[in-house]
Amino acid sequence: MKKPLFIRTLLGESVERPPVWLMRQAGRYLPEYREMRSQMSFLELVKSPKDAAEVTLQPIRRFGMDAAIVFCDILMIPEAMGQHLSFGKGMGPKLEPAIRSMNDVDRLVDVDSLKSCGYLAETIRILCQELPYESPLIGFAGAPFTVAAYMVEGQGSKNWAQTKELMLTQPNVFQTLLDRVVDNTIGYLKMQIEAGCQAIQLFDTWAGQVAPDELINFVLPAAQRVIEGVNALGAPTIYFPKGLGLNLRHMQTVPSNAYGVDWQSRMHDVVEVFPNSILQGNLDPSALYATRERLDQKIDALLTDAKKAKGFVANLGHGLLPTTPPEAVGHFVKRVQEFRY
Ligand code: 1CP
Repeated sequence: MKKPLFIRTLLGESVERPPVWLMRQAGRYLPEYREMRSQMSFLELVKSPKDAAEVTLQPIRRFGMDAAIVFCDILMIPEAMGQHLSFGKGMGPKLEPAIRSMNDVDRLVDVDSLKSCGYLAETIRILCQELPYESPLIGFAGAPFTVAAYMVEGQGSKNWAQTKELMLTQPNVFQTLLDRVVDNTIGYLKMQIEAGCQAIQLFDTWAGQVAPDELINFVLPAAQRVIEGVNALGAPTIYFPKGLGLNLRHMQTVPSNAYGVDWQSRMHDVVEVFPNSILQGNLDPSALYATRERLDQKIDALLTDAKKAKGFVANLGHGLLPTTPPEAVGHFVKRVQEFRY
C-alpha cells in the first residue's frame, strides 16, 4: 500500500498537496480535553495509556489532520533520569532538584525507556490500532539543549540565565549533561519507533535563546547526535529549532529529513535560503484568531511561498494557543487539504 501523504512528503517524494498537522493539536482549546483534565492531572493523563491515546485522537476525529502526535511531554525524560517532575495548578513545570554541578549530573540515572516510560509504549500501541491509515503517528522528544535548560533551571525561564551561566562558566559540566540527555533521548525515541511511531519530531523550543557561538558549539551538535542516532531506524525526522532567525542557516548540520520553521520568519525568505530542504510551518498561531478573510490570506500566502520548497508540511510556527477557536483549526486543516500543487 502507498505510504501516507505525510510520510511521503518527509521522504521527499512528489505529492499532490502539503499534509497538515498542528503543534499542540491536542489540548486545552478542545472542550473534550478540558473535560478529561477536570477529572485528572496532566501527569495522570500522560501516564494513563487509554486516556493519553484518547486525547491524541480527539483532534483527529474532529478535523482529520494528516498526522497525529502522541500525547506526552518533553519533560518525561528528565523525570525518568531522576528529577522529580510536577505541575502546580495553573503553573508551569517544576523539576527538582535543579542540576548545577558535576555531582548533580553524576546522580542522574540512565533510562531503560521500556521500563520507566512503558506507559508511552502502551499509548503508542493503542494509537497504532485506532488511528486512520492517513493519520500516521509522530513520536517526539525535546532536543537535548531545550531539555537540559529545564533541568538546570528546574523550571521554565524568561532569560535562561542559570543555563547560560553554567554553559559559560562550567562548559564541561554542561556538555556532560548534554551528553547524558543525548544518549537517553536516542534510546527513548528508539523505543517510540519500535512501539509504532512512523515519524519523529525533535523540539528545540529554546535554541534561539543562546548566542551564535553557543548555538554552534552546544545546541546544534547535540541535536545532530540525536538525529544521527535515530536516522537508521526507518522513521523520518523533523528538527524544530525555534527562534533562530538568520542563524537558521546553521541548522542544516542537523541531518533531519525536514526542518520546522517558527512564525517569526517569512516562509518566502526561508525557502530562498533552503531551496533543497523539506520545510514545516509556520503560520502564526495567533492568525487563528483573525477574521476568516484575513486568515485565508495568510494561509494562501504561506502555501504559495512554500510551493518553491523541495517539500512542505503545513503547520503552525509554534504551539496552538489554548484560547484558539476550534472552528479556526478546522478551517486551516480544510483549506490546506483543498489546495493542490
Ligand atoms: O493540560 C495542561 O494544562 C497541560 C499543558 C501541557 C500539554 C497539553 C503540557 C505541560 N504539555 C502538554 C503536551 C505536550 N507538550 C505535547 C503533546 C502533543 C501535542 O502537540 O498535541 C507536546 C508535543 C509537548 C512538548 C513540549 N512540552 C514542549 C515543546 C513544544 C513547545 O510548545 O514549545 C515544551 C517546551 C514543553 C514543556 C511544557 N509542558 C507543559 C507546559 C505548559 C510546558 C511549557 C512550559 C514553559 O513555558 O516553559
